[in-house]
Amino acid sequence: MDGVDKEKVQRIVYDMSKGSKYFENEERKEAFMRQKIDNMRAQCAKLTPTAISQYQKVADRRILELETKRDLSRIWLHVDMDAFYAAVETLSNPSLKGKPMAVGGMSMISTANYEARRFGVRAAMPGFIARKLCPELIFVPVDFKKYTYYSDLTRKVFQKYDPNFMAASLDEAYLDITDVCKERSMTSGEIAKELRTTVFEETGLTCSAGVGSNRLLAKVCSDINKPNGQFVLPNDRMAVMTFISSLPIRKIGGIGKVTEHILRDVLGINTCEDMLQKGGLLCALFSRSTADFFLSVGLGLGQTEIPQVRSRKSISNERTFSSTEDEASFYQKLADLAEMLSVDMQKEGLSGRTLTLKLKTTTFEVRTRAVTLQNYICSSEDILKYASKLLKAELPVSLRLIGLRLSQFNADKVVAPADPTQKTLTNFLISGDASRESMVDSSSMSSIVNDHHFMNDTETGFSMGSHEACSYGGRDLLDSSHFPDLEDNNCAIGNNDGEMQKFHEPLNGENGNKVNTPERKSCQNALSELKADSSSVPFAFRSLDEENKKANLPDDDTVSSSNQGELLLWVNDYKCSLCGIELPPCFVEERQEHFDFHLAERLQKEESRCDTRMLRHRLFPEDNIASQRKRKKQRASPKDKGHIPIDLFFVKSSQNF
Ligand code: DCP
Ligand code: MG
Repeated sequence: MDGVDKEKVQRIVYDMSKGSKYFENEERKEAFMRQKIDNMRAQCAKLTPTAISQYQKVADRRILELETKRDLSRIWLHVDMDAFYAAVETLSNPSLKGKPMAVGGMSMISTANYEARRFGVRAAMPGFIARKLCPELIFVPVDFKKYTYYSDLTRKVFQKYDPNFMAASLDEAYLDITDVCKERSMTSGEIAKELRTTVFEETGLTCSAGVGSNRLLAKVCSDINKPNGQFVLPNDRMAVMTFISSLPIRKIGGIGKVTEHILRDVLGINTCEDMLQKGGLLCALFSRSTADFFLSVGLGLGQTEIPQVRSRKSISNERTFSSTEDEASFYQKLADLAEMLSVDMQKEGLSGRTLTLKLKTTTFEVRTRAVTLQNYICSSEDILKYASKLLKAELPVSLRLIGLRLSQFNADKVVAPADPTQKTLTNFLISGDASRESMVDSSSMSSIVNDHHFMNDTETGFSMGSHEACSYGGRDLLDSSHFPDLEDNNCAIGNNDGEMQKFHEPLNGENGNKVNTPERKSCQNALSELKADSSSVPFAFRSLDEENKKANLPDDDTVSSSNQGELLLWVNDYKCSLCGIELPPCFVEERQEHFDFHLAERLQKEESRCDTRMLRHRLFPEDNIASQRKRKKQRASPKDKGHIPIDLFFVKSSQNF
């Protein structure tokens, strides 16, 4: 903010925070950033002039390709409420008007009104520092229900201008106003003004708006005349390029402190236009998608289409509060979050099967714990049930933030909980795809944020697809310290040698004994034995192909070798080695169910192999005789009665378990 004595603020922040956990965390972040910068410098130093000029050619080609995608046909409006929580609090307590105030407490504040900001007080700052900066600062506790209520009122207004508006957080939304401008023969500026006036009339709150040809630009524009102002960037290429030419890169959503430093200190990129000049370096040093994002920024390109609901990867919300160890308050917050998440999911007609709990401890350690369920869920009861289970495993703990995210949505927007005992495996196979998709997502996130995950320090976040300025929220594209869950995922899918070793370890039972799969015994016996072990960690599932082998039974020619010897282990005591879904150890029943599905899948495969064999025997009786002879010779145990039909398996499994 203009007029803030930045040096004084920095000094006070430093003096006040020195030695505190906040300070330690800030130092950790600084060290992380310095390391990233050093790494990037080292990589940069390795580039020869020839390589750079070749990369520049690549960049130039890419710039031309990206330019062809420029779409100036839509008019996007980004609306952002002013000092939202603080403004809502002032509305309910007018005596706060004109006085510096912050929402939050001594450990952390969520936002501050503009009077307080003049002293350097800002969101995500510990309250004790804010008080030092502004001794008269009034603190008001967070009242989330109030903000949701007012957010709903604003959304009712947005809906009148764009029924498909995209909410980016409680106080932020993107509206495609192309049609409303045409229908009412009004300019985008007039619509923006009218919308802001209506919001004020309906809520008593002010907001700021930005208009541009895409969402990235609209968001940047909404910040220009904040608070209670608006800025319109015409849908004209020249206007866009002029606007972007001097725009500091930090103004772009997704470019935070870390990315800014890397681009500025290592590559000398200060403005968005510099991205184009240094395109060669960007293409040389970053993944294609990240380089594309930077080049698009240089061209002032952004999303213009409404992302399909299906392309949304997750919906999440989180809440920051003063550090506490009070378990009852954790559960209360979890219940509120579950309720909000459920409302958001149902608004979108979605249900999801991976629930992630995010916790930030008093020492700023961020933990994420996820569970992938057999069923798709969206009700607050279900969300709360599983979230509580995840939380329980973390107790006791002292926390300052709790978040919940649902991802791996059902493909077709139908809330159809799978019946775990259903006979067809379609559901499971679909889910399997979904989990693979998620693994791909998370690995691709290392180069560019694709999944929305949790909005940083904001309450509610909606996923809006990749390269979406708004989807970054307050986060930094290259700052992977914001994505501990991403790092976890990478470990779990094998980027970490240790984990891969675990993956290939011989089958060990809980007590370290080898799990000796029985010689060819009836499937039911094998199942019981494996099941007995299924709650232990890690437990293993040896494929029936492998059992066949051990017992010297003939392999069917059609058996794919890749199926042989597959193990079901809980990698890192957490992820299924067969499909990657996440089930922490406390989810004993769900693990069992999951085990059943893999076993059922295997049995189903076996069944179909049997069918193929029988069909072949019917078509080629001579082969049949020959193979029978071969089989007789090879059969080790007379006990083998073939495979249990899939129906029988489920009857038996439901009887036994
Ligand atoms: N918020 C939070 N923690 C943060 C940032 C924001 O809890 N680190 C909450 C409080 C804010 C609300 O989200 O009121 C909206 O965030 P904005 O970034 O839009 O900030 P404000 O609306 O408060 O201020 P403004 O938009 O006027 O800059
Ligand atoms: Mg705001």
